[in-house]
Order: sequence, then structure tokens, then C-alpha cells
Amino acid sequence: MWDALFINAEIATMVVGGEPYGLVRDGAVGVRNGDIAFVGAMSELGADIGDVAREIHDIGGDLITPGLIDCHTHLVWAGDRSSEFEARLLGKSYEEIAAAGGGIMATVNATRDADEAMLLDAATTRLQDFINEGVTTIEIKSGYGLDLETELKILRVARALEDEDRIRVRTTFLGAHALPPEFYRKDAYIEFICNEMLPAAHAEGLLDAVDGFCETIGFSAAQIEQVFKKAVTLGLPVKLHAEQLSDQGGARLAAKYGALSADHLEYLNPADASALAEAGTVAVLLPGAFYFLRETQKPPLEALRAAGAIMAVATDCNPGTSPMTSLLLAANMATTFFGLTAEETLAGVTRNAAKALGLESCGEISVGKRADFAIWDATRPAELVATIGQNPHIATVFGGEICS
Ligand code: DI6
Ligand code: FE
Repeated sequence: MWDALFINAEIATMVVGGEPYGLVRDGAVGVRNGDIAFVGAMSELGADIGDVAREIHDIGGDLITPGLIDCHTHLVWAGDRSSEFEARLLGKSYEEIAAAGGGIMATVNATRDADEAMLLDAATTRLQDFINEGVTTIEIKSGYGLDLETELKILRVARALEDEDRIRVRTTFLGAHALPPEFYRKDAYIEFICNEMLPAAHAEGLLDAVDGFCETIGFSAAQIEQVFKKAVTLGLPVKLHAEQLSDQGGARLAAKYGALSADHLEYLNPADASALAEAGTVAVLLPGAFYFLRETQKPPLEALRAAGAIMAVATDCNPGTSPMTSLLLAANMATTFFGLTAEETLAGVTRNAAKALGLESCGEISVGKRADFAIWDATRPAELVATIGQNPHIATVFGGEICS
């Protein structure tokens, strides 16, 4: 006996191998103990479905997909960066603004000044936008504290945003995001990260992964490698902001450490795509930052495809380079700006986004996975990425329970 059965649905299971999108037409999903216990065509069910499930929900021909997964956000911050947006409209570059003390440091200062309740409040409002679009798992990075107290504060807020009734949160330590003013030398700050901040955050149980910003305005590959080595000793998986504004060899470093993901990749050397593919490191594409910075250099999609790299798509939700809270918009942009197919894009916000977080339990609709799925006012999966600013979300099921 299943706890619930969702019937008469078009199901984009996102399972690889069969139809595009793993589509099951005129299908049903059965749920037991919060897990998927059945997925298949209605015709596979006996005549009397009342006997197999306690509750029956008729989806009326609408579309079911796995709950969406945003595998790259910086959701917790304070302050406002619209003056930088204005400055960039007048011709200043992102790097120039950062060098003048704006950029990431502007948000760091505001976030240090904010108390936990304020941060939680602001992040909760942003998170609601994601939940309203069927997101059931979200990654949240620290990196706007750059001192122990504030990094821990951000991570605690991120953990507090998890809600066992509706959203799973994965937290990532991004201490190596920018050089804080208390440190003159980047190497000294990297030492502080490795010896103090990272172990302390890990000891509090606040971390699922470790990230870095490998960039001229961030840290070199050699400096990031120190952080990765420490992460390895703590048993934490790594990921990396790589090749966003220039080629620093970050993707190669990520691959060398078997990183969960290498993110951005606009300036990835096409020859390095195979290293990502071989390491199983997910290439996370972030078209919101590309758009907002008015970048013209695109990730080498053909090389990533040819190498067989796994690709995901995320918002990079942050106040400086991608102030967006819509994963559906990021998905649309991944198709129009970067040339992903609709199917690659949907895989990128479900199955492959789960991989980028090291999650085995979600991202597709198959027996044994958590029963996290979204129900849409749509009949074809491509409808989710083919519109801009429309939200066809009807309801979300999280751990088998209808939660919105
Ligand atoms: N890359 C980004 O796009 C963000 N961080 C990063 O490492 C930008 C963060 C910011 O400008 O606040
Ligand atoms: Fe980012």
C-alpha cells in the first residue's frame, strides 16, 4: 500500500536512457515513506487504484518534473549594490569597482553589520521566490563574511533556512572569496582560512562542501589548492568558481581534486573540458552573471559536450553579479545565451544539479529517490524554459507531502 498516488500526469522523470526527458506519458507516481515507490504508465496500474494507495491525487494531465535544484547561490547577504549597477552602466568595469573597495567588499561590510535575524529575514524572502518556482533543494555559500564570526553567522542562517517540510539546503564554505581588509597578503589570509575558519565551521557541522574564487581579483590556483588540501583532510568535497573572468587553470585544479563542480567557465580553455569530464566534475553554467556583467565570452559548450562533461545550470543568486531569484529565468538564459538544448537545461536544474551537490537521493523521478517533485501548468517539459517571467508552477511535493 502506497501512502499516495499521483495519477494522470505527464512525467518528465529525467531518467537517462529512454524517451527525451525520461518522459512517461499518461503516467502515475506512487509514494511511500517519503520516497518514490512507483513511476510508470497508468496502464501498468490495476483497474482498482483505490486498493494500492491511501490517497489519490489526480493531476489532470499536467506535467510533473523532479523538484528543481539550484546548485549555486550566495543567498545570504545584506546591503544593496544598485549604485555599482549604475556605475557599470556609465562604463566602469566589475574589476575596477572591486579594486576601488566596492564589489564583494561592499556586501561584506553590510553583512558584517547585519544581525542574524536580519539576514535570516532577507534570505527567507529570497528563498520564497525559489520555492514558488518548484525548487526543493538549494545550495547556499558563505563568503560575504571573510572573518570567522560573520562566516559562521552566514552558515548558521543558511542552515536555519532548511525546512524539512519544504526545502533542503546544502551549505558551502566560500571563505576564499575575496581578501578582507584585515589581511594585507592573500597567502596570510589563505593560511587563516586553512588553520582557523575552515576547521571551525566544519567543527560546528555547518559545511557540506568547500568552494573558492579562482580569479585575479580572487585567489590563484596555487592558493586555492591550499584550501582544497585542507578540505580533503577534513573529508569535505570541493567545488570552484573557475574561469569566470579569465583563464586561471581553475578547472584543471578542480578536476585534479575530483571536485563536485567547476562553476562559470566562460574562459575555460576548450582543451580542459575533458579533464572535467574525466573527473566527473559537473560544469555549472551561470548565465545570470554572464548577462548581468554583459559578458560576451561564452563557456565552450561544444567542447564540454564533445568531452561528455556533465552540465548543470544555476542562478548564482548574489547581489553583485547575478541578483536573480528565478531558476526558471536562469534556465531560459542557458538556452538563449549559451545554446543548451531544453533537455540539457532541464537536466541541469534537476539530475545534474543534484550531482553538482553530491546528492544521490534527488534530481530524478525514479523508484527509491526522495519524492520531491513539482507540478506544472504545462504539458511539455520545454514549456518550462520557453517562457520569460511566467511561472507555471502549481504545486510542490516534498518528501511525499504536498507542501505548496
Ligand atoms: N563570482 C561571482 O559572480 C560572485 N562571486 C564570485 O565568486 C560575485 C560576488 C559579488 O560581486 O558580490
Ligand atoms: Fe558564485
